[in-house]
Amino acid sequence: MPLIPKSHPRAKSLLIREKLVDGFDRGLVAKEGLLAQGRGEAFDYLLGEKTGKAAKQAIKVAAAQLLQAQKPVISVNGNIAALCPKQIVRLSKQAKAKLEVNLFYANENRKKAIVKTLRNNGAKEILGTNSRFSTRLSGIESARRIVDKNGIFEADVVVVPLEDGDRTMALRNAGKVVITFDLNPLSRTSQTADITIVDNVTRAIDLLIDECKKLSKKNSKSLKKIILDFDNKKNLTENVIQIKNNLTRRARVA
Ligand code: PTJ
Repeated sequence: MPLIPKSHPRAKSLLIREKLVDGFDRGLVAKEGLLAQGRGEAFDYLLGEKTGKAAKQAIKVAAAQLLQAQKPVISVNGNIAALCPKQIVRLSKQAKAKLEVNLFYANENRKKAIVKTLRNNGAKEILGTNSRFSTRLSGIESARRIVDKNGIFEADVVVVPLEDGDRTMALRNAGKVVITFDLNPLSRTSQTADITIVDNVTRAIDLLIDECKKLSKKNSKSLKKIILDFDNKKNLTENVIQIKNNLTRRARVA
């Protein structure tokens, strides 16, 4: 008998949680990563646990931005490696983006476990692993400041999924375009990124891969227009309104 029966009304959410717990047991996820998932779950609940219109728009713009980039890099942390390793590798291939492991709670063993998982899921090159290529990103004091010279340091577009609040501004100050996945539209990262996908990364990542595939047929001019027409602040406001409307509806039926 499985511990989480398929018929359980919260099965989907509980199974995502199990991926994190399993990732923790396999040495991929920091203890704090389990708490981060809990915070995300709370916002997902308020958002209605589905990809809203605003998130779909942000996904399209993120795809356009990745395809327009010269040197895109996807930053991988413990939670991402546990939640969607296969998809993150697929996204890197589809968007021709490099993968770099970059941890907030720096830990060499965890880094090794993450690299192994990415390799098992088809990644060929993984940056952030060779101290010969390490350098510092200025304006940030956490371990995330250590980046790869050939990766985040020289990137023009950086994807930072499930991020704590201190790096996005440093990356932007270094002239990079920042894309994030964050269920909390109010977080510092959400508020400071150029493109915030307010959705559960486990849902949004496949949509982003599909969108990259779709938009790869478009020319540069059309991609630029998609990017220029986007306003992240407005998009975040729409996500907050989605939460407000969900709460209003629930308050009516309560
Ligand atoms: O592996 P490390 O050492 O790099 O650490 C990674 C974590 C995630 C622990 C670290 O970056 C951290 O502490 O992050 P925070 O400050 O908890 O922020 C994570 C953000 O991601 C929060 O705003 C959450 O709401 C959001 N979040 C959590 N789970 C998901 C999510 N967003 C999208 N999808 C999720 N599944």
